Amino acid sequence: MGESESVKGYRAGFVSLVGRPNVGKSTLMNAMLGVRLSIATPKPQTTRNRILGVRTVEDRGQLVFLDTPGIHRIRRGRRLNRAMVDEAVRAIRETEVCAFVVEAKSLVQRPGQPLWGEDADIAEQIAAAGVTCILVVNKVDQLRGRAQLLPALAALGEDSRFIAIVPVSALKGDNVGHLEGVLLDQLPEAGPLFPEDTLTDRAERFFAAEMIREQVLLQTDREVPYSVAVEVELFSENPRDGALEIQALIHVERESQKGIVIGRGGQRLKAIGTAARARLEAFFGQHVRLELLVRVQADWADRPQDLSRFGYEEAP
Ligand SMILES: Nc1nc2c(ncn2[C@@H]2O[C@H](COP(=O)(O)OP(=O)(O)O)[C@@H](O)[C@H]2O)c(=O)[nH]1
Ligand SMILES: [Mg+2]
Repeated sequence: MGESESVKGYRAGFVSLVGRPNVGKSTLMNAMLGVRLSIATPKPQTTRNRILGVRTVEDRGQLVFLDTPGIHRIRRGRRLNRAMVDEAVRAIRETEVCAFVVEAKSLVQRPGQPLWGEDADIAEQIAAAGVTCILVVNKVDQLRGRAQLLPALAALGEDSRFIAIVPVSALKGDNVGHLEGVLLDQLPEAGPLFPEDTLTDRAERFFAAEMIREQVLLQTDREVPYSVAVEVELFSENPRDGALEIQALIHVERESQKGIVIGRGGQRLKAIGTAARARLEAFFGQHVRLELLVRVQADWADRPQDLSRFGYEEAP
């Protein structure tokens, strides 16, 4: 992916972040970038697209992260879910290094066989793809003591599929700097793949939509988070006062969901707008005027034309 001249000692390449939903892949990428680029919430399906984040470490190298939707067994066969899993599997194949993220508390449940269930399946898929894999044990802050991890780490130390095992807390930033060094060491010697001040390859509009969707996820429950897509219709800088003017449509699948998102007397939509605006202003460093509308678009998550309109790719 991209050619550049090789600089002595400088390393560069792509690192995919894979794992079950909710293990902390997006939080980890944000911790390494030092920016909240990829939205992260306790809800499943928070990350739906692959998101590229570039971390340049001065004089040492460049890590190009691909944050992916989680890999999980598809129980509900919706097109959106399939597209998400395909995206993650594709990312593994396209990168030179894979950071496989698991949760500390699930490893300690079965120390003799620490990777079980879906984690075991994902480990198999990574091994089959033949990429270098680093096992990242996240959320160590949730354990009562680090000693709890030792039996699982001993068992995993025997597992030749992993070139290194690194415990971290993405949320607290513990050991994230060490992980960065471990990942860099695995990349090939090469010059930077992107200009050194690059953060991502996606357009600003995409992040605006994501930050609005993040607030909808955080402020609604039950089926709504699965049924929401956000489409930015207007994204422009007002030449008079330099403010960003953003108009977005929040698509839901049913009238009842529209009612939930709007809330009594419009209260919830107002709260979503206020929080999203604060987040957008922090991200873009500009004053933002935000207008949100809610529209019912039945079954968009099953319709190929809507999936591509909302930025979700299907495998060719
Ligand atoms: N306690 C704790 N929570 C974390 C950590 N990393 C992520 N989380 C939380 O786990 C949830 C899912 O994180 P997210 O990054 O969206 O997971 P993803 O689906 O794998 O991308 C969020 O509520 C995060 O705040 C961690 O190191 N410790
Ligand atoms: Mg995520």
